[in-house]
Amino acid sequence: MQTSHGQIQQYLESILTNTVIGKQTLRNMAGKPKLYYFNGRGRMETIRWLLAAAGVEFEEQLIEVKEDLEKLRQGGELLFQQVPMVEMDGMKMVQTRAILNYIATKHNLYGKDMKQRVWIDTYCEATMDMNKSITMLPFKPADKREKAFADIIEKATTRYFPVFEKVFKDHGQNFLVGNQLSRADIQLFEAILTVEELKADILTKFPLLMAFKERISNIPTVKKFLQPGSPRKPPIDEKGIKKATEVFHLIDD
Ligand code: IBG
Repeated sequence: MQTSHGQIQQYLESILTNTVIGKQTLRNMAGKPKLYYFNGRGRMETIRWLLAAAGVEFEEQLIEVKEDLEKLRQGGELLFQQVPMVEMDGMKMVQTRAILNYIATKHNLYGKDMKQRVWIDTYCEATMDMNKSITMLPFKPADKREKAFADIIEKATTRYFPVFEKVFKDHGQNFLVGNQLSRADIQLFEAILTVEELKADILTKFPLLMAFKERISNIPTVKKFLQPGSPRKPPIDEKGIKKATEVFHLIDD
């Protein structure tokens, strides 16, 4: 006798309903991760990137207005009353770095030992420094924006990109650490694209980074995320800035 998919599902659900964890949680454990954030890059975009690179599809619950955030808080969903929050594997995770560490570990994007991991962390922190100043740029008061912009370009070309260029020159490999794809590659790739949005020819003096960008953009999961219609978010516009400022307290530091 053949058992249909529906019958199996019904049987499993009947077991799950009787567990202490509960039906909904177990469904989420097996289903797609759910991302809770506003409809922009902000602190969530690197999480989106990492999941996409790992080939993991996700759902998003968008926070559009202050009440959406309040609702999550009142429901006790946010450990520190903040987003990003990612619901996956039966957990409601907060704190961007913790979430990224989890995803990277789960999907084998975090090197093979402690020594590789410290380099991956080091490179990722640098990309996060770059990304943070770019993300905060539109939230700066107009009179400080020009200087902040110049500072980002200066740091990218004199502090960060020369280091990454040298890494590739010295080891001659295709990926930053351990000759295999890691979160550091994905996060550097994301940072390169973001800086290029500010200055399209920024990689001119960094031929190895240009080649790196080409290589990473050809990884099928990355390629897919780069295509129009993917959950990748565009740079924030005036409307987005207004919305984000209404919902979150964005300090200009
Ligand atoms: N350390 C936390 C993390 O890394 O996750 C910080 C999280 C955080 O600051 N979250 C903000 C928040 O929830 C939203 S991202 N604020 C409400 C509160 O009460 O603190 C804010 C942000 C945006 C765009 I929007 C760019 C950069 C940050």
